[in-house]
Amino acid sequence: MFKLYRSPHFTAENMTLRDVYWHCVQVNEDSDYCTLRNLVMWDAGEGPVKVTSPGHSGPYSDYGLIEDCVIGYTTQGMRDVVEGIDIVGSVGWVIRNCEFYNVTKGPDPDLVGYGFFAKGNSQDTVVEGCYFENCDIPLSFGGGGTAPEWFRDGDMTYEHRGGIMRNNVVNGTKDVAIYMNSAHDFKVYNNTLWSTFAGYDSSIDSRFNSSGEIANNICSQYYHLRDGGAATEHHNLWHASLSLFEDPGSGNFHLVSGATSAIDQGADLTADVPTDMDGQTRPIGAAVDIGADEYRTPTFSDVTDAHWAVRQVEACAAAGVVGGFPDGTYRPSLPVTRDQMAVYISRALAGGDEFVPTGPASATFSDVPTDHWAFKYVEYAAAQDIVAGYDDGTYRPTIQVDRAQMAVFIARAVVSPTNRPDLPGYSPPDTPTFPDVASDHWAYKYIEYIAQPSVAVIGPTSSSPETRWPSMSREHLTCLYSPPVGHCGINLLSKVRR
Ligand SMILES: [Ca+2]
Ligand SMILES: [Ca+2]
Repeated sequence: MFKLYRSPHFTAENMTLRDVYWHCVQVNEDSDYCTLRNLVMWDAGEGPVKVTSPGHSGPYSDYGLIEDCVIGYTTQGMRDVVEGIDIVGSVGWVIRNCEFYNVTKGPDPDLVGYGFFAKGNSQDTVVEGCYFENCDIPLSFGGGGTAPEWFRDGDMTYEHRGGIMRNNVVNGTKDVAIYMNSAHDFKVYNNTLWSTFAGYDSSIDSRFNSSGEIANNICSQYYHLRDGGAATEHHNLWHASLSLFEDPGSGNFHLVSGATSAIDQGADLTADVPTDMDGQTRPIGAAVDIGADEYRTPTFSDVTDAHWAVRQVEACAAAGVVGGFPDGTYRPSLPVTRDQMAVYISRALAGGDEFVPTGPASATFSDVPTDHWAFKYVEYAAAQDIVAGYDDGTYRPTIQVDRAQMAVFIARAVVSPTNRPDLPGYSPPDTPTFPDVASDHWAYKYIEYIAQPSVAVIGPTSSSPETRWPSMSREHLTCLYSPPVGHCGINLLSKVRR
């Protein structure tokens, strides 16, 4: 679908590329600094990403970056050559935070597909933070070997030199999880490898003239040095138990609090592995953990590192905008009501709960009297022109906030104080951004306002904010306040008036 030839600094992002005959992206000679970001690459005839150059002579395609991509097949690959990412004769590629599914040639044990490999005298490849589910051999330096004419600079001494695999999770295989084939000086650090091939008790193989270091990994099986392959190994958990993990059945290989054989038991490799698969700085606690996850005692017991909005919830909790319940939970899916919304808005606007004023002597709204638990917050939000009552003088504090109301609150909070509350000076576009928010929708102006790239990121523009989230819950709420993570979050914490 994209074929690069002498095209450095190419970037493709935010697309789905699928059902192509050969490759989704083919990076040919002299195309350095290719970036593939936030792509879905699905059911390609042969490997979704292929990086090759004209053999011995170059020029080569180096220093590429593939991150936040989803790569795989609905059931399995249908052609002879099945890979996820195939890199030949290239230097300095980084594969980061990608997910790989069903890169397999099916049940025949003699037919093997690779989730990722780099070979042909490739060098210094980094594979980190990736998740591999049901791939025959998920990770390899060296792959199945390279024909002589394709080795970089004609140097056939090694298939791969240097490089590191760190913080990756493997969930299901048809062979080993990591295969080193003529890979010189490799590092395999802090991976969680659930290899499941019953016929061979090995999560990691080092074969032929491979050499390197294997440390801080959690593995379901053992490792093997074959045909002269070498490695030093230390601080690994071999034949580990699934009870170490939160919910491995759904791919959640975060450590549980009782995983004492892994937590704080790793070697200090922070020079090479400064963070974990969540992006958290290592170590947390007394020492580095073994495996891809560094365990963190969650602020709220029901928002662990596996929760999709954990970073947003933590950011809001740290800023004093949200709090938990007395039992230590956050209850992320609980709907947000108008009184609660006033609390969050007021805390953010005032710069913390302690700066929200106590409110006027008499109540503005008949149903939020001075002794109402949210009185001072509702009054403050009303005084700031963020919230308004109904025509009958009520505030209706227990009504759930929907996304249209949310857009109004956010838009009023984001704009400069002199422009509130009706966004004077802002004209919404003639053509609606969202198919279910027509230009005569009562909140049209506000929803379009916060959908502007300069103001907010509220999800892919092809889908509607209201159909995606019909009502607000406490997890969605935090996304509006915290720095963007992927497509979620508008960083209201940085935009509100303090
Ligand atoms: Ca630790
Ligand atoms: Ca973690």
